[in-house]
Order: sequence, then structure tokens, then C-alpha cells
Amino acid sequence: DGPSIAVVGVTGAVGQEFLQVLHDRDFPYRSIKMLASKRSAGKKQEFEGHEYVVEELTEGSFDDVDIALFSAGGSISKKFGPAAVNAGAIVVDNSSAFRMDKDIPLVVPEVNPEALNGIKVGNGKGALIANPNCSTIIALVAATPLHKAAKVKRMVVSTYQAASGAGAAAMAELEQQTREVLAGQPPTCNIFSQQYAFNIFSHNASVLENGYNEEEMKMVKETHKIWNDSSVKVTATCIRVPVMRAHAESINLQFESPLDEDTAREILQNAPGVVVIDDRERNRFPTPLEASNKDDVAVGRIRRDISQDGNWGMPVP
Ligand code: 11C
Repeated sequence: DGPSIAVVGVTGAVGQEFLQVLHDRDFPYRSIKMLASKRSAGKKQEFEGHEYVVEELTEGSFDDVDIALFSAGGSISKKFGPAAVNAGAIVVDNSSAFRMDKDIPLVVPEVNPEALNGIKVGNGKGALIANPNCSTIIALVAATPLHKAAKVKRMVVSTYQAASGAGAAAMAELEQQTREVLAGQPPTCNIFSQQYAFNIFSHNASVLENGYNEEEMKMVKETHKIWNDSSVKVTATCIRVPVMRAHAESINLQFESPLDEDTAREILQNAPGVVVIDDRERNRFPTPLEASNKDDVAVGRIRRDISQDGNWGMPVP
């Protein structure tokens, strides 16, 4: 029993995570459809003891689908998202296609579930819900409880982003390059235009006229939309590091109201979706390895910024 589900982009890194989360949460469903591009159609997909055949995504894929989880890139969402909505599905879209559309809620469940109140379903039509970029999600799961307590005036984020954010092929490239470099061979660069193993570089998203790249500007714009406040000053520097999974971030927050360190730590300890790992004596703080395959955002190194009164610094994998 339960809704009928479609996973769009099921063979990709996020598609596989969708399946894992449905399984881990024991999500009820009466049927599940595995959808992907023509190239992947016909492949086998195992899920909860059944073998499914991956079907080619077409506009007719959504008849009798209640929930469609999309992660196959912006152009696929633009092309097929509206078809799914017209067929009556609730679409949760992981791409950037609709995030900044003013009629589409941009939601992080732990942060702004109230944004869902405005969605209208009925007359055989579904609705579309966007989720932000992964870098924005983890930043806001950590920063929003503090923002609610003392109002953030300025947020400075630096990211240390894993291969997983660029998809399954990027993860495979990191593994292959690591082997090649250790064997003294030239690294194969297909996904990234430069050596990734044993290196770091500025995020591979396009660089815009203002010198920021698209990934950085997503963090700025999405934060403004989710917090419903474009007066908050946000700046980001996004970097790719040779880590397989789980992005890390350094977040420096400046608040309008005073907030002491112990109160901030306590707020974070009680925040939904946050786990605090902040052991100064043992020098133990969050790491991507510990954060991988977990839903919670791990927060540590919570401390007052000595360069300014009322500031905070905290890396967040
Ligand atoms: C990365 N966060 O790690 C990015 C990719 O808008 O959803 C996801 C881009 C997006 O490269």
C-alpha cells in the first residue's frame, strides 16, 4: 500500500541515494518505477528484493505516478517535470531548473517546511517542489537554527566539495586517477578538465562576469529565497577537493543580536538534522568519512571569531 513512486535518473549517484533513503526510511509504496535515459533503459535495478528493469523516461511515464523524484539534470527536469505534474504527480526536483521560480517552493524540510503550505494540488494536477543545491542545504541546516535565534547579518562560506556532488562518473574518475597517479601514469581527465586526484581546484561550475562561479551564486540566491530575506549578506567560495563523498564547509556567521558560544552550541545540539562533533581536547571534529551515508549534518569547531565581536566560525561536513 502507499503511493506509487517514480525515480527519474535512477542510475545516477543521486538516483541511487533516493532508493537507499526510501529503503532506510521504510517508505511505504504500492509500486516503484525506475526511469532513466534511453542509454540506461533495459538495465536491471535491484530494490528491496525485487529486480526491476530501468525504463526509458518519456512524457507518458507518469500515468498513475503519485510521487516523482527527479535527479537527471536541469534540462530533463524542464522537459519532463511539467508532464509529471500534469499527470497528477508531486514532483520533488533535485535540479536547478525551477529553484528560483517564484511560484515553486524551494524547500529543506528541516529549515522551511512552511514553504510547502502554498502548494496547490487537485483537478488531476500535481505540483512541483524544488530542493536546493547540496552546498546550500548543509549550510542552512546548520545556520538556520542560529539565524532564528540571533538573525544572521552576514554569512561567509567556503566549501570543500566531494566528488559525489558531480555525480557517479566523477567519483569513478577520482578513483581511476588515484590509481593512475600512484602507478606513475598520466591521469585520465573526462569529467574535470584537470587532475583531480592529489589536487584541489576552484569548483568546475562556469565562472560568471562578477568572478563568482555558478555554484557560489546558487548559495547566495538560494539562501535569500529559503530565508525569505535578501538583505542577508552572503558570499561563498566553492572548491573541489579529492574526497569521495560528503561536502565540508567553513561557515562564518555575523549576527544582529548577541549570541554566546555556549548558547550557540546548545541550539545546534537541539537542532533538527544536526549532530554536533566538537571535541577540542581530542582534536576531533566532523570529517567527510564520518558524515558519509548519514542524513545528519555534522557540525564542529564552534567558536567565537576573535577578529570581530559576535562572529562565529564553524566547519560543517
Ligand atoms: C557539486 N553541488 O557538488 C554541486 C552539484 O545545482 O544541484 C549540484 C548542482 C546543483 O558539484
